[in-house]
Amino acid sequence: AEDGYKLWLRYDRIQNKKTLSLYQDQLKQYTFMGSSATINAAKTELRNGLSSLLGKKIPETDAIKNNSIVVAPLSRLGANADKELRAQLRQLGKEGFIIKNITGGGKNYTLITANSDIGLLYGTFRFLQILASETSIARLSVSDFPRLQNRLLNHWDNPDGSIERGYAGRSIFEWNTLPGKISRRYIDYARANASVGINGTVLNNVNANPNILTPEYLVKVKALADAFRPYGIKVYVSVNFAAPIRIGKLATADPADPAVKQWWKKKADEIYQLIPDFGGFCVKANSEGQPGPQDYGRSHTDGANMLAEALAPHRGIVMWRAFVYKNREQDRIRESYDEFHPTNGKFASNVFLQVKNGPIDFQPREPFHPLFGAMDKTPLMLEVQLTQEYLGFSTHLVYLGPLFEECLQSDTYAKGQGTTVAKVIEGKVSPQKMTGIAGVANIGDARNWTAHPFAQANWYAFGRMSWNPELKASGVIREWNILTFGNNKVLLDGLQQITMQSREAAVNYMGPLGLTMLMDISHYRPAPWRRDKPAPTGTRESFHRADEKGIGFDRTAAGSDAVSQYAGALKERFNDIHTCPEKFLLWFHHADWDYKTSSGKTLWNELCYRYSAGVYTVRAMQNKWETLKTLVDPERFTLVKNLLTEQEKEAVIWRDACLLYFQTFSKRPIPAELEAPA
Ligand code: GCW
Repeated sequence: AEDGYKLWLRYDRIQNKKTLSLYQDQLKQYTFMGSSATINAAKTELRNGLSSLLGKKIPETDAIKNNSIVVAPLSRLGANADKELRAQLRQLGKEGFIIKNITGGGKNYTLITANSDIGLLYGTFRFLQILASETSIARLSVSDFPRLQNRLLNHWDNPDGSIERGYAGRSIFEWNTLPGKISRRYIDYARANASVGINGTVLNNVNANPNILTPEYLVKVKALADAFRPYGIKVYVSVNFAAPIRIGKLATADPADPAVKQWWKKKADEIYQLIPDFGGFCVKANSEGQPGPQDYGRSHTDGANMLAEALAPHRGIVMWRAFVYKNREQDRIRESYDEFHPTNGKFASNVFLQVKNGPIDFQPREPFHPLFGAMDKTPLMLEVQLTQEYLGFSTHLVYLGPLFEECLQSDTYAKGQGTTVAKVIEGKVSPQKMTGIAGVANIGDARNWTAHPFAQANWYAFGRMSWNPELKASGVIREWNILTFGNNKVLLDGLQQITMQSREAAVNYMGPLGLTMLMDISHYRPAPWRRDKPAPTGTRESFHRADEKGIGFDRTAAGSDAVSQYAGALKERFNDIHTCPEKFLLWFHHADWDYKTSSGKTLWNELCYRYSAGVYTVRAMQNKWETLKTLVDPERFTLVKNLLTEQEKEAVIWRDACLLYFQTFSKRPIPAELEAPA
């Protein structure tokens, strides 16, 4: 049965007979040069992958033979590496690799080479992906390297096994049975990550239980670090800023207090004693009730730099999160920028500021976070969310590649045209000593890891786009579709259509034209009325600001002036209702119900059309899926079909709730040609 456990590492038997027999001729044996835990991991992967893809066992040999695969670091290649290859490898850094078909000395073989063992592992995974996509390997010449140094998953997993905003079961980290039991799942998790180039993982929730830093837990962290190390994955933990009080028996956690500094230093030493390549700390401070330096009248930089100092001798890093939310009176989207913009250049050199893709909170669509255009002296780490907190949990099919791409390719105009978010985090706009990206994981102990089979694609896409932020979402999903469902052309075309329209569908039924934060308290269903009432803290937080005149949040210079957080050219564009991109219309403007949109329709009618389009697109996805029935195994077919049925119902609920509610302000009819709300 197909239960999805293998993710995109299925290695299904090659279907095309011609390709299969070609591969069988070209891949008669393989040889590895060198030995290490990482090489062993690559060897196991290649052995299993080949025998599964080719339907027969391929023997290992100890010399380079004709029609073979040779996996060897440059240092072992000797005369087999020519000048050109050496020069090419020099450009690829520690993690890059080359896969190349070599003919010479009467032999023809496929060489996988790199500067390090981890490069070989990455190359091995890529080679198996190439085979799975039934591509010709006769004249293979692939070279690749990661554009970002730190490519991390962030787990919001708690020590008790629950997961904040997790929708795929409980945590895969079994703290109760660690360090003794290393479950098979840990290894498969590491394989999946390495196969897409993810090289780090923050094991626990940013709303951090301080106990993670106790000796009892650190030995468990060490056990995971040992299990992941062969796959090039470093472990990191989220720390609670009040840990010196909570587990250290100190009276304060004030970063200026020498005893506190000393406590963190000793804690870091203790960790590195156990885990010499420990990655570092992720910190959520002074946000949503978490402790932080501001509790003592100190700044974010005081807090981060103290931790950085403790980690620096061990080359550890701090990822200080820019997501601060304190329920203040003013426009909430301004908060993170207002608080962190002044810290530019003030963090220690081993501190990242970790910034969410948008200024609010992982909404279906947000403009990019303005800090990306404003922190030229601070390494920025982009944080995206794979778990679909605001995008239908693990029930809705929403491929997030287009969301990542939209953010990465947004032009900040920080240093003129073309200074995109991708270029900023790659360190190409202003030099960044460190580069990185983080994705909040959507992984749980569900048999298929992510509950929705298509949610696996978001993990995959995150990895691929972390490796290379310039990749196109459409190309990445095509890879995933092939690896997950095979090479049938009709099937692939269908999957491409379903996945590539899914995110826009969700935007349409949840928050079209720049509307945002219309969810209920669980963040699943619509409740546009919720924030019209005073919040428990006494602040009124309506994000849509609908009234008799119109709808939308005035963030122009005449309103909250959030536009001024963007660079000059962009600020002007957002500020003017006529030049503001329509997808952000109601994000930046309060527009009249009769405002003429680009389609020629009034704003109210356009809104009705967009909400309806969201529903219609989900139905189109259902219909398309139905046509693929004979091309997908029954288990996955039925599961996805049932999930799409749920999604359609929810999309209708979203459309109806929002339109009927907004209609109480607009007092205009829903266009007759659209389906009437129930
Ligand atoms: O989106 C909000 C979530 C919180 C989360 C917070 C954050 C981990 O609703 O659950 O807390 O963001 O990113 O810190």
